Amino acid sequence: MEPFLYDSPDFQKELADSVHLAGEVNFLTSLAERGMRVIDAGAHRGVTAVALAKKIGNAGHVYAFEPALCANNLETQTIRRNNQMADFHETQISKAILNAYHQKLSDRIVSDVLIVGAGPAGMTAAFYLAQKGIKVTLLEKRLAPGGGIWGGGMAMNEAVVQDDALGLLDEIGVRHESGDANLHTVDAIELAAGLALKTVQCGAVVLNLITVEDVCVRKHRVTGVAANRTMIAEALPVDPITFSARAVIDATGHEASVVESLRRRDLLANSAADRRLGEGPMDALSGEAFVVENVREVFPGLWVAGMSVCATLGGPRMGPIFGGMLLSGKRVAELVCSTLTKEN
Ligand code: 48F
Repeated sequence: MEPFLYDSPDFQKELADSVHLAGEVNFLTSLAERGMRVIDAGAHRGVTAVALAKKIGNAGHVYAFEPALCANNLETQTIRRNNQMADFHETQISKAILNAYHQKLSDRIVSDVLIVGAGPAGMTAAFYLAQKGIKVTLLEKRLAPGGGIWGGGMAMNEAVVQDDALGLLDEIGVRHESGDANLHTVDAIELAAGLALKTVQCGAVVLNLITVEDVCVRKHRVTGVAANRTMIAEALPVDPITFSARAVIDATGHEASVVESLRRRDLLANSAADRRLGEGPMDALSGEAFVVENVREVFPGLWVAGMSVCATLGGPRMGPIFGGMLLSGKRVAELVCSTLTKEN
């Protein structure tokens, strides 16, 4: 005897062909009602147990007993197969989301590293930090992680990377095509989606639709951020909640919004970041070098990576070339990791 799938055409034919079995099922299911408790003593292959379970639904129970255990645990296999088809209530979907999200959010109120912005720099940093077993959480204000990757250049969804970043693409399993002058093209969708997938699979958690509104500072050190639902931030008089970490990375791109919340309060006075926010004019070659070489801790506990390096320190903009963003994310991960290790 084989386990069966009750709703499959094969089993329904078998049922229709057996006058005795079909009659038994029809009779018993005509007595059953949603939410009932039923004992099936002598369940055999489990046909009546499954038929009754379908009628009764998740609100009830069928207790099926079969003393003659078949060699390959037939009843268990049958019930498992048919459970995949079991019905469910809408409220169970809601509860599943609430419970899983509550657990995820609650676990991420305190992290080792908080990354603000899930663009190419932020996600690459998260990928390398998470690989080292560091508890890293990304807060992203938009629906989808990926930042400026999706649109390539002028909404042509191809991204360009230079030789130096190919190893990194290979590590995350993103394909690339060789072009001229040591430049390579990458499908922007594959880059954004591939980076997001690897980042999450390595253990980093992305919380999307969360906008960082402010920074937490204690004893002249950044200790976390204040964040709100994007739909609420700056739209309604609702307070944010806080997330804390030993290191915060501003990977918010051109906005450098975490740095800005310190600068507008003059907390960056006398540092290299003590300047009006904004990058210089386009110079792709210099910009790509600047964004990697100038990754740094701009204030105790606060690091910059990606385009926010150029916006904070005045480096040139570079347009739709993404190698520097990825390498900048990798660099900040190395520096933050070595700082956290020293502090331990
Ligand atoms: O802008 P974005 O892609 O920054 P990046 O990683 O890469 C820059 C390139 O995309 C491109 C470029 C290439 O040469 O110049 O611009 O440095 O990703 C930044 C992410 O941060 C999010 C934003 O939605 C985006 O996904 N972000 C910005 N401000 C906040 C934020 C905030 N206050 N809270 C949460 N997320």
